[in-house]
Amino acid sequence: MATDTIHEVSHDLKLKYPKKYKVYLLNDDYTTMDFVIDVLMNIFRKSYEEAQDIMLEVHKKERGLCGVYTHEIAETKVMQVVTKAKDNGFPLKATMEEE
Ligand code: TYC
Repeated sequence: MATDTIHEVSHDLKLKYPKKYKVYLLNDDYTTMDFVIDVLMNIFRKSYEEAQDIMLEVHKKERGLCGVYTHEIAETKVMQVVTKAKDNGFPLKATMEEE
């Protein structure tokens, strides 16, 4: 009786999760509080109450966490903040760092 060798192929499929990045808004002396709230609601999809809390945290502690995203989305948020700020004549900045 012929013995066939059965080759078991074990695919070592590793599921890798994408790295996540924290996006922070930075404080400055010129951007208005209302504009920061607008940014938090429209770019970071926060409620008015959440936006107010984050804005005040940035105002008091120099930076505040706006959200955690994959690299591409975090990069886009940072760009959107700078572009919207520039368009409105404000120096508001955002930064991202690996979680
Ligand atoms: N410090 C600003 C002011 O007093 C308000 C402000 C808050 C600016 C948060 C930037 O990310 C910021 N008008």
